[in-house]
Amino acid sequence: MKKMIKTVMFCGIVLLWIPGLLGALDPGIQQVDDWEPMIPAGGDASMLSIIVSTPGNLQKTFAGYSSGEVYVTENATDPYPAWTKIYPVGNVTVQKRMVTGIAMNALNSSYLYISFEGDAAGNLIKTEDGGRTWITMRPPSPDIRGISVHPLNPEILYVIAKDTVFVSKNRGKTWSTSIADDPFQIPLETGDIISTIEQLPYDTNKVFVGTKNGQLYTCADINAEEPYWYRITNAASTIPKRLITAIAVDTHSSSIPKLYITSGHRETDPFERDSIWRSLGGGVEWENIHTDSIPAESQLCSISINPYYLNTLYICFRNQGTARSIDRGSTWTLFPTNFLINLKVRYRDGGYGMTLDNHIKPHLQIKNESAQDIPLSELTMKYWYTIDSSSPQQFWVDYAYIGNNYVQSSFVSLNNSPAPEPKEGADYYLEVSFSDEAGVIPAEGSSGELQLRFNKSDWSNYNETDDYSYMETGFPYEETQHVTLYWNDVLIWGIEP
Ligand SMILES: [Ca+2]
Ligand SMILES: [Ca+2]
Repeated sequence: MKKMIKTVMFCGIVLLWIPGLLGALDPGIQQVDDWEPMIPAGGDASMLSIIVSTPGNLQKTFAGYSSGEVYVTENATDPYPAWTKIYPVGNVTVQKRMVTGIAMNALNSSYLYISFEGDAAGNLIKTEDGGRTWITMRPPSPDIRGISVHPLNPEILYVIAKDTVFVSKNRGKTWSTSIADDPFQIPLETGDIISTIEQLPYDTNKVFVGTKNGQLYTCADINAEEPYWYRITNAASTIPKRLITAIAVDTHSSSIPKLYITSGHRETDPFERDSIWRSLGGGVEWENIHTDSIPAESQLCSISINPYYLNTLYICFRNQGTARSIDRGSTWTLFPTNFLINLKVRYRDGGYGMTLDNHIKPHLQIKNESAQDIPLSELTMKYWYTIDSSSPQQFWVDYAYIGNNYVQSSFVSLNNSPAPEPKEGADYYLEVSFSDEAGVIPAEGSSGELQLRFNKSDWSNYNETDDYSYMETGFPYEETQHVTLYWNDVLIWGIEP
């Protein structure tokens, strides 16, 4: 039975050879750059984050960027497509943040949705007039990783926010985490829900569906009276049983589809990692193509295929950037988006020069010189020092503008494996972080004061004069490079000892 269905599926795929496509199967970066609407500029690495072709019309293809810009072309299989920017347009100024999702369906292509990364307002927008005007939606949750429109009913949206799937039956007015009567009627396992839908751009009858529990389904004719859903992920499948965040399908370059998916991880499990999977044989066998060139802790939002250069793939991941592969995912070139973030640490000695007593009192502020709000939960700071005599330590918040309870800490010894060896001026650091409820540092704003204090539980003295992060100051805060700041574990300010 299963075998028969598979045969039907593969034979059912009609190859629409596109003129010039064969010659384009071994492209170099230069040609890909020519095809893309914006060439990545050195240093300011705004890069394609996602490509989405209109279901039923491969030529009409949308390209989203890590800077938040979105372009459309009507001739996507031309080596030099003509691109029009559809977002932002006019005098609209927007925060620079990565496009994580673009979605529409074949029934009503005037309805177009764009999702952006980040917790700030406006991370989900829609147009209902083909892009002339844009409406900010009320998202079900911050940090949207992807969005799909149901191919059989443009009222129904699926959105992935972090590791949760939300569904709306009224174009985003209200959201739920379940749907009782999805028009697909896929026989999902109990408790599972559709997370992402890929409707093929040249045949709107063919659909691939990923689910929250890591299952992959396909149907060759969703408009049949009794559509047959084939489950690609069988018991032997190596794809993790976790949230599928995106699916990309290439059925042009051979008669057997090439499938790519991104797989998420549960926010509750600190050891799980996202992964990228490829099946060049139509879904029978899968390989993990999450190589070392992609940050291990990246949270993948999307994978997409260039409709002209079919070996060229794009992925984007929350807070880290984008990556492009020109060899079907075997190797990746990273385009980090750190240019979005411009943060500085300011410091004063809260101990007022008392460098030989039982307290260290770093007073700190994080200044945000970016054009966007930065969630505090994405930031950590390290205050580097020598402990001078060994003892357990205690941390206190004397005052925090954002609220004392939102400040978190841990003491990390550089003598303990797997931490690195002690440095000049530091055999410990105090790591300061912030809870999910801590809010944001507004654009061009500040965290406000963080008056921190720590001591040894045996109350023995520190000597601060030999501490890397200690600096003699007056009452005003001063910029310091010796307290280091990390954005999603990437060093973005200061110099480590
Ligand atoms: Ca002191
Ligand atoms: Ca010391």
